[in-house]
Amino acid sequence: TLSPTPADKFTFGLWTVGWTGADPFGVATRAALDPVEAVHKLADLGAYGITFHDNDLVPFDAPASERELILKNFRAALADTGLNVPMVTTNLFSHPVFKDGGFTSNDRSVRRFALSKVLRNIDLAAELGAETFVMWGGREGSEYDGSKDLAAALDRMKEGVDTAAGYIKDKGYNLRIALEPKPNEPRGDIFLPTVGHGLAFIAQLEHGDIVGLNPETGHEQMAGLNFTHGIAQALWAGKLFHIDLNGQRGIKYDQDLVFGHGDLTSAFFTVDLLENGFPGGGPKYDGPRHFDYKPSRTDGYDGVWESAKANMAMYLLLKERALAFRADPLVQEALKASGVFELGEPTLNAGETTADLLADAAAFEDFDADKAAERSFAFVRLNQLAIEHLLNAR
Ligand code: 3MF
Ligand code: MG
Ligand code: MG
Ligand code: MG
Repeated sequence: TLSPTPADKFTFGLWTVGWTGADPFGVATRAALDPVEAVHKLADLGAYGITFHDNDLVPFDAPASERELILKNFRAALADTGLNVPMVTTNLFSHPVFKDGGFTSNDRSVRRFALSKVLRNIDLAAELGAETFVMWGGREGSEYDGSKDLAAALDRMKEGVDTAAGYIKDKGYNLRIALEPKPNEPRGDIFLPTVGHGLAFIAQLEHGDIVGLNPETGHEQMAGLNFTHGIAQALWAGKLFHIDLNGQRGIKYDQDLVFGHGDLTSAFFTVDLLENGFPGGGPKYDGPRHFDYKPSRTDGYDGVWESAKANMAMYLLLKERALAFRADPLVQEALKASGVFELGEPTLNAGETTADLLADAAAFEDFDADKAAERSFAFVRLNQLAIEHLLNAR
């Protein structure tokens, strides 16, 4: 069960295995990777799909003839291997023109260029059969609060996303947009920094019905937030359209470690939620398990492919452990003792009004708060069972 197959729906960004190791302090430590080779390698390893930014595949200033040749070779590799392209995204961050953002640059001509670049990339995404169009606004933000009209920036972000969503609808494409929150890096502060900000923003959109989220493990953890709670709220809101899995160790720069190589306990509960769902049922995620990580720059191409395998192995190991956790009768008993299933019961009786509640002496006048306070929720025992399952010690 630890050998990945396409049925596991594992996908990788071309920019992940293709990362050459250039960082703010040093140049590349690996040679560039041919996208065609990436397709073949990932298919050999059992992946389901590959994703990319427009410029991961086609250089920013490639003439039309070069673009056509690159796309032809890429399509041929996909056809040879059966690898899918479930998600496409746009690079609005590398070229210096985007140094103050794409959709929210203070320069209107840059905003028009960015929006046109996105619409053209939506056409490519639809043509390749992608179902999700991710928007990560890494340069949408600021270092200095006085440098932006923050309300106007949100207006322009809304204009950009709604225009792209409206275009998708007009064209009849089977695509949905997924916004990817990140608190900072490369900008000092990025707009829509967390899952919560993203959900609130979507509620303000005209075409919010086809706009959801692509939360990334490390991005929430960079803000000290709980990733599993974040994706849970996105699921609950019907907005978990896609996911970026990776590893992060606490509040620091974006590490993009292999999934599970950061906060392992958190990764266990992430997989538990993705595979087992909420204890009382509720919405489940069935999209790709997408890895957005960086093979460490200390490693050669041996390490690139080892780390690609490691992401999938970590997920499958955690899946095995999470399934065993839920199937253990002791765990089911512990969940019950901890009141986990009780939380699924509505607080009011069916049809009960606020007047009925206020008139219910058992709920208030006769309620023995001191007695109720004596209840032990036994959460530590439940968590110890989880950790023992995670360690395969049960
Ligand atoms: C940056 C990211 C991005 C996004 C990508 C959209 C370069 O921290 O996570 O990767 O994931 O732009 O999918
Ligand atoms: Mg990231
Ligand atoms: Mg990251
Ligand atoms: Mg990401």
